[in-house]
Amino acid sequence: MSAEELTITEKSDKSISAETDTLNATGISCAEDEYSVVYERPHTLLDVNMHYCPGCAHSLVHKLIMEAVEELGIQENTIGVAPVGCAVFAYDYMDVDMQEAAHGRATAVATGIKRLMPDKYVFTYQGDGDLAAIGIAETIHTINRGENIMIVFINNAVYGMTSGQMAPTTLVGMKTTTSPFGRDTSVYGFPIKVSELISQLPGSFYVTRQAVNKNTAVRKTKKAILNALNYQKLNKGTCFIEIIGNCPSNWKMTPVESNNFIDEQMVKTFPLGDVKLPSAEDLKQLNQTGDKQPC
Ligand SMILES: Cc1ncc(C[n+]2csc(CCOP(=O)(O)OP(=O)(O)O)c2C)c(N)n1
Ligand code: SF4
Ligand SMILES: [Mg+2]
Repeated sequence: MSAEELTITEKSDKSISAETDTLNATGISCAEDEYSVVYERPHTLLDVNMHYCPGCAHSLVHKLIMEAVEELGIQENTIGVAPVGCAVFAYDYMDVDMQEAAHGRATAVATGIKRLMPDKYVFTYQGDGDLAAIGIAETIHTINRGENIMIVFINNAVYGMTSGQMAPTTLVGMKTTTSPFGRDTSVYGFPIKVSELISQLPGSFYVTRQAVNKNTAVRKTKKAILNALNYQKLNKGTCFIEIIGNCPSNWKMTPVESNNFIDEQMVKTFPLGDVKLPSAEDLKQLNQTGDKQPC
């Protein structure tokens, strides 16, 4: 029996052996009906150690996507496309069919997968270097074609994996390894607001910008992911979820400082909230499918 099972005994009507009325980690006896499971890892997330730095948003967002997959009961019908960047090993953590794509090409790969298997739920998971720099052309064309996929875009304002170079989303004045005196717009241009940009394309169906730096933000992000996966049933276009992530290592901050930095600085350039929503008519159609509708 694992430590988790020792400390939390599931309250259910199925019979539990007397062994579960046992000692918890503090040595206190816990009767089985005194405890109920209030939190557990989704079974769609593999029980392995992740390589991410402590406090990094990537691990949390992986969990939210896998929770949504589990709740919607679509594990066998979901295919993810992993990026190049810190999330390159996403396929080692998410227990769904996964395909690795070359840097920036995830939406092109996802296009092929979805067109061949239109009944599958297909998503990409990409950083800002991947999606907004080398992959900006693929991103725009995929969305312009209205490919029926979910794109999860982690905007942490730097190239995390390669040691913190400036990304298209780096804030004005922000110091990175390739802008050591701060991003100077006369040399490097302005941060690209990808959500606002692609919301202009008729092929985008649902566009939202969220964060995971505090509890309320995490809940909204989860809801956005559930929405986007559900909307694939409508075949109306691309769902795009930008998530303001952190990179404590390259921002040279503690995890707490980096989460505060999002509220204090990142949201000034990248305001949180929905950028483009489905129409009431579209949502009505979704309800008519009779499936669970999370929004
Ligand atoms: C074709 C190609 N060009 C460049 C690289 C080097 N490279 C690897 S990851 C990366 C940037 C990743 O940054 P981002 O997409 O923002 O992901 P993060 O690590 O921040 O999550 C780059 C430039 C590569 N692997 N392949
Ligand atoms: S380098 Fe940054 S983005 Fe990459 S795992 Fe570490 S904190 Fe996360
Ligand atoms: Mg990045």
